[in-house]
Amino acid sequence: MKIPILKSIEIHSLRVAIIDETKSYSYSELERQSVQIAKMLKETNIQLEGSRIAVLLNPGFQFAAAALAVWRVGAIFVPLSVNSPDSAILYVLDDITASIILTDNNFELNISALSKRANAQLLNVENAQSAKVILQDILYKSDREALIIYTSGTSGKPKGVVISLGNLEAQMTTLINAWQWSADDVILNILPLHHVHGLINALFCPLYAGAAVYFLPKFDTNVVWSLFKSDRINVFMAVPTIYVKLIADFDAADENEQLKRKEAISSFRMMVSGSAALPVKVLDKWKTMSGHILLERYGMTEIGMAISNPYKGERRAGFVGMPLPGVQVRLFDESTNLLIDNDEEAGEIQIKGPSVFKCYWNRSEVTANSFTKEGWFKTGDLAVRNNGYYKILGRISSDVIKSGGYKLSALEIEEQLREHPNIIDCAVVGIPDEEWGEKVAAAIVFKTELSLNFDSQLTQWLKERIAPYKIPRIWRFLKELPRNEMGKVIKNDLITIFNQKNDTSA
Ligand code: MCA
Ligand code: AMP
Repeated sequence: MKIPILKSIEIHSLRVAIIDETKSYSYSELERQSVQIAKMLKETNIQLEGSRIAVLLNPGFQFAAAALAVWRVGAIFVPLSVNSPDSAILYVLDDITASIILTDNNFELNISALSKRANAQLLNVENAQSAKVILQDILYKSDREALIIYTSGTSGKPKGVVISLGNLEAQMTTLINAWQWSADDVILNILPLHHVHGLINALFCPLYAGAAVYFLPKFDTNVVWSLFKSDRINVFMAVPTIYVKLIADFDAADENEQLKRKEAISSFRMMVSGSAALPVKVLDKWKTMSGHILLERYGMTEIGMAISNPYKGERRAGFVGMPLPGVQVRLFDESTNLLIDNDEEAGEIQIKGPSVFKCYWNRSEVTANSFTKEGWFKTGDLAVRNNGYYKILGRISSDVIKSGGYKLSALEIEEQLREHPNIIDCAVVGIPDEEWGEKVAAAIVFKTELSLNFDSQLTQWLKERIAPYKIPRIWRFLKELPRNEMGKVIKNDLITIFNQKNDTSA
C-alpha cells in the first residue's frame, strides 16, 4: 500500500495544506519538504526501516513534513511533547531506543545533550535543503508500524501505543466519512500533537482529505476568537476545558463583541468536543452562543475514535453517540462475565476493529492483558447504552485522572513524588473541577517539619521531572494516609478529605 496521506498530497498539490504563524504552504510544498527531510535521513546511513525517529518540533509545517518523511523512509514516527522536561523526554527516547531525533533551531541546543545520552543522532530539519541522495518510495504492508504515541494509564510509567499504517488508515477513513471532511475545510488546530486528538483527528485527517490546517503557536482565547471572526476557519476541535475557557472569554466581552463572535461561530461547518466528558452546561451554553450542538465523540489512544454523535441526526446532550462505522463496541460486566444487552445496566466498553492499535511498545504482557480472550480491547471506561446511544459513566480505575483533556496516571505522579527526599508517603487523586474536568490533588506525608511554601517548592521540584500538566494543583499535608486493613490507600476517603476546606489549592 502507499502511505495514505501521500496519496492525498498528489491529488491536492495546489491546495493549501498548512497555515502557520508566518505563512501558508501548499500540498506540493509539503511534499517537497518531506522529500528533503527523507533524503537527509537517508544520508545518515543509519538503518532506517522500522527504526524509531523521535520528532521534537512545534506544531506547524515542519512537523507535518517530518511525519511524512519518517514514513517515506519506512521508520516509525514518535512525536515528543514540546513542553516536557528533559527526564520525561529521555524516558521516551530510551524506551523506543530512538535512532534519530528530528528537531529545529528552537530546540536543537536544548536537546543536544539529551540526544547524546540517548545515543540518537540529532538532525535539524532546517538543514534538509542541502540533502542530495536519491530517494525511492517504499511500498508498505498495512501492518507496518506507523507511529508510537505515549499514554499514561493504570501502570506507573507511560506506555508507547503502536499504531500501524492500517490502523491509521482505518481511523482516518472512518472519521473523514462520518464527519464529511472535504478539501474545502479549514481547521484550527490548537491541540498538542503528541496525542491522537491533535495529531490524527485535527492534523492527519484533514491532510488525508486535502483540507487546510491552521496552527497557532499556543492556545490563547483572544487569538482564537479573533481567528474565528476572520472567516478563515470552518472546523474546530477541542477538549471541554478549551470550550470552558472560550466561554469565559466570551462572557467577559462587551455586547457588540459578543454579537460578532456569535455570528462568526454560527457559520462553522463543524465543532467537535472530545477527550473528556463535555458537561451538559457547556454544551447548552455553546448552543445558545452559536446554534451548534457540539459534536461529542469518544476515543482513546489505543483505539482512535470509536463512538460519535452523528454529523447529521440527533446529537444527544450527555451522550457520546453511537459506534462509528467499522468499529465494534460492546458493554461487558467483568464481575458476572456477561455481556450487557439491556438499557439499564452499566458495563466496560470493549472495542474490536481495524482501528484498534497493534501493541504496546516492548510490553507484550501488558498488551495481552488489555485484550479479552476473544480479542476485544478493554478500555477501562464504564458506560450505559440508551436506544443505541452510549453514555460514559467514568473510569473503572480511580488511578486514571483526566485533567484538561490529558489522561494522567496517579501512580506515575505518586512514584515521582516518592523520589523526593523529604516525602515518606503520598497518594494522588483527581478532584472534579468545572474548568479542568478533574484537578490533580496530592496528599503528602513528610519526614521532617514543613518549611513555608512547601507546595510551591514541590511544584518547582516536579517541573524538572514531569510534564507540566501532570503537576498537582491541590496539596494536602497529612500525618498519615487513610488506609484499609490491607494497607491500601482508600482513595474515596482521600477525596472526601480534599473536599473539606483548608486545602492548599493552586
Ligand atoms: C494548566 N493549568 C492547570 C492545568 N493545566 N490547572 C489545573 N489543572 C491543569 N490540568 C494552569 C497553569 O498552571 C496556569 O496557571 C494556567 O492553567 C495556564 O496554563 P497553561 O499551561 O498556559 O494552560 P493552557 O495553555 O491554557 O492549557 C490548557 C489546555 C491544555 C489548552 C486545555 O491543557 C491542552 O492543550 N489540553 C489538551 C490535551 C489534549 O489534547 N488531550 C488529548 C488526549 P497560572 O496562570 O496560575 O500559572 S486524549 C486523546 O487524544 C484521545 C484519543 C481522545 O479521545 O481525544
Ligand atoms: P487517552 O488515553 O489520552 O487517549 O484518553 C482516552 C480516555 O479519554 C478514554 O478512555 C476516556 O476515559 C476519555 N474520553 C475520551 N473522550 C471522552 C468523552 N467524550 N467523554 C468522556 N470521556 C472521554
